[in-house]
Amino acid sequence: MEITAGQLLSQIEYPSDLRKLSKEQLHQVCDELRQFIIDTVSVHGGHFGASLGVVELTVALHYAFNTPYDQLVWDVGHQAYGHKILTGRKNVFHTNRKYKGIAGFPNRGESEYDTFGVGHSSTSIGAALGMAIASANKGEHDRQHIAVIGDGAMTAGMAFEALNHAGVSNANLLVILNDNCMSIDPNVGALKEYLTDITTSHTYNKFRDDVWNLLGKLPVGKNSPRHGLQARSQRQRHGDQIQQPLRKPEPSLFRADRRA
Ligand SMILES: Cc1ncc(C[n+]2csc(CCOP(=O)(O)OP(=O)(O)O)c2C)c(N)n1
Repeated sequence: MEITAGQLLSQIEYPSDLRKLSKEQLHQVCDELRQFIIDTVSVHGGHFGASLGVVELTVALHYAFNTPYDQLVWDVGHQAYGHKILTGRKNVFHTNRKYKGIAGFPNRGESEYDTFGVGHSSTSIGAALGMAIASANKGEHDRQHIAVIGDGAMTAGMAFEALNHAGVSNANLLVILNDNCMSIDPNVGALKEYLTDITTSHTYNKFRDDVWNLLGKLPVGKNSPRHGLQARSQRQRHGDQIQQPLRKPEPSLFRADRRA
């Protein structure tokens, strides 16, 4: 069965093609990418949910960042199908996980867009941090380093070691937590409860919405507070170090008896 890409996706071989499109067209790219993954995996097999869950994130990252110069590290790597399709492997995607075909996980030998060979979980932050430190040593201060890690992988000690190190380093690192409340099975543990609390808490969400709405009402101008905040977020986007990868935890975060 021949699987064809949609109208926009068929024009994209590499992220440089994606970046030629307007932001408005990205919705259609996401729809077509999702459909292409579904069509291919339905016939040829492979992981399903994890890649479908990061279609928008994948498109956004390759659109916003200058990959492969900017280094993108996927944790575990089972969610990187969209990444593979947008980075030169659309036409061989049907060979995914087959003998002599492409790997089901990022693989450095396969593409310069695959920055780290993965399969084991919880390695992405440490790997991206190492890359960020190497870039800093080479004076490549404009280079971005992004780790995408799921809430399941985030529970491992290795991820926390890396965060602990990142928090005191000057390295330019962005950690994206893809919290979909799902690992291989639904997640368990105190961290999962904490993440659920802060994302479903009425107070937290109301506060966040209020701040967002307030910022939207502030005047736009060089000396306005809004300008300062925008400039700050812009600076972070363009390479200021992220000093505190994790918010200060509530004291009760690791209390076993904590219930929402
Ligand atoms: C060290 C290690 N232990 C277990 C696994 C098996 N494994 C593969 S995917 C996965 C769950 C990942 O869940 P999450 O980090 O939430 O990512 P999502 O699937 O939601 O993208 C696990 C435990 C693994 N790859 N590596």
